[in-house]
Order: sequence, then structure tokens, then C-alpha cells
Amino acid sequence: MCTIKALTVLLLIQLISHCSRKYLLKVSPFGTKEYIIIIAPNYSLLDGQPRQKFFRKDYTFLEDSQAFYKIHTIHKTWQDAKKRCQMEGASLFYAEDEIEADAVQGLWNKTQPQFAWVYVGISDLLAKGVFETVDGRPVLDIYNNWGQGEPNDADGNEDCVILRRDNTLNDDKCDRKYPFICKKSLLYLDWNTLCDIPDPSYVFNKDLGKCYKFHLTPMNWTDAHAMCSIEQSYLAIINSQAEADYLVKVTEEAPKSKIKGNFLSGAVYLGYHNRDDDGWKTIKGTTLEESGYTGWGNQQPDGGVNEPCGSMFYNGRLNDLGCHQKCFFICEHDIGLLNSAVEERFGVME
Ligand SMILES: [Ca+2]
Ligand SMILES: [Ca+2]
Ligand SMILES: [Ca+2]
Repeated sequence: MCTIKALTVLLLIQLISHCSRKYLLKVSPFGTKEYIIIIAPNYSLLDGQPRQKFFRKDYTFLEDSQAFYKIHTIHKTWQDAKKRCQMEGASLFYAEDEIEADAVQGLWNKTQPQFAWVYVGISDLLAKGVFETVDGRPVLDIYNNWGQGEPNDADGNEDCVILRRDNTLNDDKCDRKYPFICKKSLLYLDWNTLCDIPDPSYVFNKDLGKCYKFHLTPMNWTDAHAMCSIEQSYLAIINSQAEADYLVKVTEEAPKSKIKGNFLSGAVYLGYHNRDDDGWKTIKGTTLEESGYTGWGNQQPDGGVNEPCGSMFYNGRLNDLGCHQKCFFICEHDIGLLNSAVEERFGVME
């Protein structure tokens, strides 16, 4: 009896040590180390990512200002820059004070020294001459070190603010395309623990072990695909009848009737296509058979080369669509996708 118990305990220990990882949390001034032990495979047990100071793999945390930043290298207009930051769950950066301006300058010098200036989240688009932040704060309340003679509203047409390498501000034309910086404050970081991502609107499904988000802003297939990637997810792929049933339920429950405008209803975009005209494949490169679901709707696919993008009728059956149509869509998120990021940040201790 005792032997069996001992054996069970031994097996259990082996199982835990096999499935667990140890991360160094902190070293005290006396040199004692504090570890966190996580029993895999589900790292969402790692509750409280804010405490771990992790937002997204593509953002850098700065201790001085207790916030995460990403310097975007693809140049965009001010409005598009603002929108892009929002899509990433962040906002267009402006500095609170000199400490933050210096800290961000440090990151900028270290990583993107080729940029002479970047867009920041300040404009006078709402009232000419009244500069305020993207979240409506007067510029007088924040870091507002204007360059000499600025803001000068040159040509009566400078409403969006750039930050220059010497940490001075200048008003510039909003339609010019510049690099920009997005910011997420640690203080405002909500962590979706079950889905292991910052976006709280992803819903965890216990049976499928995945997270999903029904997007209520209709987009064409390419934009929908990009939107899911920005959210560190992908256009949903159906891998089983159970998943199809769940996506039907998610679609049923989404408040679709509230959305007005010009878009195609009756189907939602999914992550498969035949854009290369060499057979239907998922965005992960597998055939529909390999992915586990081939439930085409009646007579579908019926569009030939005119309908190379994949969708699902609201009843769960597959349908080919023209990619330009604007439709609702569903993103799917694999939990654990960010594990490598956690490892990069903390280092695996054995
Ligand atoms: Ca100016
Ligand atoms: Ca799936
Ligand atoms: Ca069709």
C-alpha cells in the first residue's frame, strides 16, 4: 500500500517537474532569489501579467515611466497612426513630463536613431490653436517643450504634433506620413488571463481551449486578416464540428442588428481562401480536409475565381465570397502563443 502511495507521489513529482517552468521574479538586496513556478501547459495560470510587466511582444517596458512603447517604423498619417495604436490596444504616445520624454528618447536613440521625428498624440484638430492630447487633456498639463517659434501653424495648415530628436515639439501637417510611437501605461493594463492577451474582448471557450472575438466592424477579407494579426490572433479556422457549432453560437449572440451601413450580412469571414487558385487552404497552409472541417453550404463554393475568400454562413456552413465584400469576421487566438515572449522576458530557469 505504502509503495503504491510512494510511487504515486513520485509520479506526481515527475509530472510536475516535467510540466513546470521556473522564472526568476526578483533578487532581494541580500541576494535571496524569489522564483515563480508555473505548471504548464497552460501559462494563463500566470495570473497578473501587469505584475510581470508584459503587454505585447512588440512593446518595450520602460521602468522610468512605468509604461510600454512601440516605435512604429512604417510611416503613417497622424490619423492612421492614432488608429493603429488603438488597434494594438494602446494610444498615440505623448510624454507626461521630462522624465518620460527622456526615457522614450533613450529607447528611440537606441533602436531607431535614423528617425529625425515622430508623430505624437497631440493636435489642435478639434479647435484651432487649442492643442490637446488624444485623450482630451490640455497640452499645458503635459510635457510641452515646443521648439523655437512653434507652434507656428505654417500655411494655416499645421494641426498635428511631432516630437523631434532634441525633445522639442512642432506642429506639422497631419497628412504627412511619419513614424510614430504607441504607448500603453502599466496602470491601465488589463490582462485577459484566460486568453493570455491584453484584449479583454476575447472570450475563452473551455471545451475548445481557444479564445474568440467577433468583430462588429465589417471589413474586407484582407483588412480582417490584418486586424486579427494586429490583435496577435488569426482569422478563425474551423477544425471540428464542435468549433463550427460554437462559432454559430458566437455569431448568433453578437449584436449584429445594431450595425448599420453598407456591408454584406449573412456570412462572416474566416481564415481560408483560394486566392492562388490552387485549392482551398487555411491561412496556416493546410487543406480544409487536413484542418478538420469541410462543411460547405448548399451549392458552395459557387463563385469560381470571383469568390476566392473564405466565409461561414451564419448557420456554420462554408461559403466562398469575393474578398472585397465587407463582412463581420471572427478572430481566433491560440492560448500559449505568447509563452515564448514570457520566456524571453524572464528567462527559463532550470
Ligand atoms: Ca510648425
Ligand atoms: Ca480553430
Ligand atoms: Ca459563394
